[in-house]
Amino acid sequence: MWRYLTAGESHGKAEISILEGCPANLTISEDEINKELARRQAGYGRGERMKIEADKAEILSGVRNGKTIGSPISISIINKSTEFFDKAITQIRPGHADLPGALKYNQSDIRNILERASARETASRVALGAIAKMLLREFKISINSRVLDIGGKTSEADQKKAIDQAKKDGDTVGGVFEVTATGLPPGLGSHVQWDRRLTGMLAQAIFSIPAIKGVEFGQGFEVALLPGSKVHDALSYKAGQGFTRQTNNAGGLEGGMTNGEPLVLRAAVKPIATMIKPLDSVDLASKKPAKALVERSDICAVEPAAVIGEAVVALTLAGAMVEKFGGDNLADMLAAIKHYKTRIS
Ligand code: EPS
Repeated sequence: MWRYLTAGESHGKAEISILEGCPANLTISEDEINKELARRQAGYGRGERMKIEADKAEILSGVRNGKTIGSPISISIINKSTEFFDKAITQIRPGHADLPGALKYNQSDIRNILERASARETASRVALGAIAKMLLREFKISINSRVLDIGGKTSEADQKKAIDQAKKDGDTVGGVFEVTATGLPPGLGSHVQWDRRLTGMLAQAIFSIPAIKGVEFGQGFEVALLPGSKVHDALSYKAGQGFTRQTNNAGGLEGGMTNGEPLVLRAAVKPIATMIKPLDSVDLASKKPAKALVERSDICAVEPAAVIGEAVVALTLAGAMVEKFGGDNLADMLAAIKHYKTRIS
């Protein structure tokens, strides 16, 4: 069974992750994991924290002589910036987990909430996502992403200007990114039960990234405005090639399953909630008016969010592949998909 967990506080000792159910005999490159971690750290609009960290994955288990052995893979990424960890906080930051978290967990120090709610946790998921990508590559499945807009701007020059302006104003900006996956076989996910629909599983994965406020697949929200004839993808069949579609409005998903076309999804990222010019707020202890806390923050995290989007999509798709084709070892999986592709072609 493919499943994963993460642990760790943003300014605590380390980010930790465990992936179970990765097939045995998959070649793992630590270098490749670190390249993905570096991609996540980059992006115009990142703040001071990323100048301190140089995320590096240490594989602690599940890999021997460069290959998986079927046991849980665990990874540690050491945090360098730990200086805030012991500092108590009571000024609530609107837009963060601060207030609902403090109420729910009966905490008077908001530090106990924000440390785990921080998007720092996504470093772990990018590390595991890199392993998921290595598995998917064995099946010629590849995943990419791009930033579509930042603050409503589509050209790179305008996006940089929007970020510069936000920085000048003590403000933050959000945007939209797109993730695509190609080479997917039809039939990942299932129509037979609500929680096996891949569309829902992918949406949950994307929404689990901090700051995501919207997800759409293929034509997305536009489907509400168009007639069926402009939405559904007409089919044809060619011997040797199988079923083909003239369009991919569905974004590669029909009935909660992949349909063999590229997966296309987009996500809306809200502007980061910690602003240098803070909003009016309340002090959790005194209940008196107070400005929201500012220690330091990113101005824009849409570029890293796109990398994280790739990772969580990879993790979801790899899980669906393991479920469909068996996950004990790579050779059995490759044989199973070969058989499946022969049957459906
Ligand atoms: C984050 C606040 C900032 C970001 C952080 C997410 O960290 P700090 O409070 O240390 O300045 O840099 O993102 C990361 C550390 C990361 O690795 O992505 C937050 O509050 O969510």
